[in-house]
Amino acid sequence: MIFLPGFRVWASRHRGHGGHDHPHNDVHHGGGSREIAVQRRVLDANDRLADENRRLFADRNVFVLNVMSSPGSGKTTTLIKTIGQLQALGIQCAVIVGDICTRNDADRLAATGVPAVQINTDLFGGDCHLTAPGIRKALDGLDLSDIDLLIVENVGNLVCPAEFDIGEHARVVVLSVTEGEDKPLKYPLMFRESDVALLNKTDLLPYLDFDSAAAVANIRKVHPDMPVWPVSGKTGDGFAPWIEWIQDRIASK
Ligand SMILES: Nc1nc2c(ncn2[C@@H]2O[C@H](COP(=O)(O)OP(=O)(O)OP(=O)(O)O)[C@@H](O)[C@H]2O)c(=O)[nH]1
Ligand SMILES: [Mg+2]
Repeated sequence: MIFLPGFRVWASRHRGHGGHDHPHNDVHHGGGSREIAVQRRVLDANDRLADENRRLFADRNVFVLNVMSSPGSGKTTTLIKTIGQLQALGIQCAVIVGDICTRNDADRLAATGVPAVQINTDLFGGDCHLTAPGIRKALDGLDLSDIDLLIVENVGNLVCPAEFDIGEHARVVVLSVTEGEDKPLKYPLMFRESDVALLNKTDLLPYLDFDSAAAVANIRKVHPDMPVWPVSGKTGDGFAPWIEWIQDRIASK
C-alpha cells in the first residue's frame, strides 16, 4: 500500500478575487445578463478541466466517486469504514478531501493506510465546494498507477458541490438522520444529481423522531430511481449493498 501523508493543496479560484463565484439559482444582487455570462464562463472553464480530469482517470483506469453532504453528516466516518471493507477485498483506494480549513479529515483517512490529499480552500476566500482545477492540482500529489478507486470527499455543503463537475464517474450524497426528512425537498439539486444516497447515523434512530420512510419518499420525489441505503458509519451496519455497488462500478469502469 502506498502511503502518502495528507498535505495541503490550495484550490485555485475561478476569478482572481475573493467572494463567492459560482452560479446560484437565486442571484438577487444585481448584475443581470453580464453576471450570468460570467457565471457561464466560470462553469464552462470548470467543465473543460473536468473533462480533462476524466480523460486522465480513464488513462489510469481509476474509478472516481464524489461524496457530498452537509457538514457533519458523516462522510469521513462512513468513508473510513468503507475503505476498510474495500481493502479487505483487495481494492486499492486513494482519497482527496476538501475542507475550508484544517487537514483533520486527510489525517483521519490516511490512518487507514491509503494515500490522502487535503485541499484547503481558505486562502482563496473559503470556497464551499471543490472544483475541477482544484482536483487537477491535488492529483499532482497522488500516484494513481496502482489505484482502483479514488474517493473525493467534497467540502461539507448540501448545495454548491453539486454544481461543479470535477471529472468524477459517480456521485454519492450522505444524508444523516439528525438533519430532518425534508432536506431532499429543500435542497433538491444535490439529490437529483447524485447516483446513490446513504442515509447515515441510523444507530441514532431509537433516540430521534426521524421518519426514515418519509425521508426515503422525499428523496424519491426528487430522484425516483436512486438507490437509498440506510447505514451507520459508526457501527458499519447496512454497508453490504453499498460495498457491492462500489465493486460493481469498479468492475464495469
Ligand atoms: N452516532 C453516529 N455518529 C456518527 C456517524 N457518522 C458520523 N458520526 C459522527 O458525526 C460527527 C461528524 O462526522 P464526520 O464523519 O466528521 O462528518 P463529515 O460529513 O465528514 O463532516 P465534514 O467533513 O466536516 O463535513 C462525528 O462526531 C462522528 O463521530 C454514525 O453513523 N452514527
Ligand atoms: Mg469530513
